[in-house]
Amino acid sequence: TMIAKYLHSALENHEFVLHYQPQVNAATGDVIGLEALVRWNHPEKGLLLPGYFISAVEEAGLMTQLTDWVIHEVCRQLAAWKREGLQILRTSVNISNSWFYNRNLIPMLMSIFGHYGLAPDCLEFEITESTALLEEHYPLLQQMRDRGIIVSVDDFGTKYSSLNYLKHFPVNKIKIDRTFIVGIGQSSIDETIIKSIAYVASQLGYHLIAEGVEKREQANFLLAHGCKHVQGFLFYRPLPAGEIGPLLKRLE
Ligand code: G
Ligand code: G
Ligand code: NA
Repeated sequence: TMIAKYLHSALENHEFVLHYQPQVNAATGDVIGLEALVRWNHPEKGLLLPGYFISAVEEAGLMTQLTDWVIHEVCRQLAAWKREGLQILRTSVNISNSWFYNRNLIPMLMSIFGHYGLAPDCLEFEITESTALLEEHYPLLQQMRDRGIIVSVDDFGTKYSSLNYLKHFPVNKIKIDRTFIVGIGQSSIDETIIKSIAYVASQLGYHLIAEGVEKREQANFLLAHGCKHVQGFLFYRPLPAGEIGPLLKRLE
């Protein structure tokens, strides 16, 4: 595609930037984590959202390179905040399928953490249910978990094999998809699905978060059913790194 042609140079010219969406405890409003979301700071078109370029990145075979960059950039940023004396928060990174293949990931990650002076549990990996992980990747996920890296299933409930996914992969966090959250107060099906997911998470001892929370009523429903961690426009939009520092300052 047209975009694909420019992606190589975008990576080389450092045109990608990360925004961070704060995750909050809906009961207290406290910020408890961040999700890193990539944007392309295009020299002519301005700031582009992933919907515009992510599939082209995949098609151009550059996803692994972009993901490596995101992980480095998150670690660099967390180390910078730490140096400023700020309390750093666990930050989640969206991981695509191809990132897992044919690589020595644990040593690579450990060397990145070592380089930036960070503990591995400062990162969380969000994988989507459509990620076709292979059996050979299970030990890898297990090793990440053993080191304190949270492995979460993004967009939970939107694919055909959600529960099966939990059964077969060593994940330990569920992110309830926003398509269910919009149904709160409107659809008893969505509400029942949310309650069921929350039950499964509590029984299996998983961390739980809901995304796409836009209304107080939705946050209240989630709180009432055992999901206190939320992410959504009701609290914060994804923000440039410069606007996150002051939020971290307030945590002290
Ligand atoms: O903010 P929003 O428009 O930023 O992001 C849209 C989607 O793009 C997200 O749901 C996420 O799946 C995807 N996305 C955002 N950042 C990344 C990234 O760093 N890597 C991957 N693989 N996907 C991302
Ligand atoms: O699925 P994932 O966690 O990667 O989703 C991140 C995407 O969701 C980003 O595009 C982000 O901008 C968007 N997003 C975050 N909060 C909300 C929200 O409250 N409402 C909507 N519609 N989108 C949101
Ligand atoms: Na995500």
